[in-house]
Amino acid sequence: MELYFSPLACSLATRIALYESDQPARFTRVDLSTKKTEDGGDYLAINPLGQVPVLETDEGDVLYENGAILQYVAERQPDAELVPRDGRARTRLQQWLSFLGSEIHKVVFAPLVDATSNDGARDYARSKIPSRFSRLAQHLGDREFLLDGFTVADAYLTTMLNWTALTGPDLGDWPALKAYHQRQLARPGLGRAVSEERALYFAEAKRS
Ligand SMILES: N[C@@H](CCC(=O)N[C@@H](CS)C(=O)NCC(=O)O)C(=O)O
Repeated sequence: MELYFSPLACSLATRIALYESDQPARFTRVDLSTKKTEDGGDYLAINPLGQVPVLETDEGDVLYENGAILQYVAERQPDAELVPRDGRARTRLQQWLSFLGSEIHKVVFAPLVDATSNDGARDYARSKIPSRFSRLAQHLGDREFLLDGFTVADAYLTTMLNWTALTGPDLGDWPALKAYHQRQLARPGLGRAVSEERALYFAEAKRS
């Protein structure tokens, strides 16, 4: 498998899933501003939208979209239980992956992190934070995970909560969410993925 990624972008969730399920993969870095891969290749030829993640499978399939890629990676290693086996729980997982991909990623964070955004888009995104973050905080309460155990939905949510350090809001306003974020970061597989990509991100920031 080959994961096209950019340090600390949403593709980090797939790296987390790979580490948490102990699966090897090649990691190819993409410069999201130039749309070039680290070896100078044209990333738009791989994903015309120029977005990460893309996962190329061992069979040569090119997969887009976090929700699909995360479930694909999880299903390759069922013993790691990164997706629930039970049908009702699986529906809940899909509910959370949809909510995270739309209401949290695209409604809240995309306008806050995208360099082509503007004040109106950022104001709109900020106006949506209280309802969406409160839903998460209310659900989490003192639960350890979004579902009964750690799943790819936690990998995706933690990846986005990392961004609040740059974009806000202060997670202190949702203590359950802040405590959840801290707990996830303490997981060995997840923590390793985050610290490796942090190092790549800050090395690049230092160079530019
Ligand atoms: N719907 C896509 C969204 C992916 C996405 O927004 N990726 C961001 C990084 S977190 C990106 O590549 N942004 C660069 C761009 O849109 O040009 C998915 O779920 O995979």
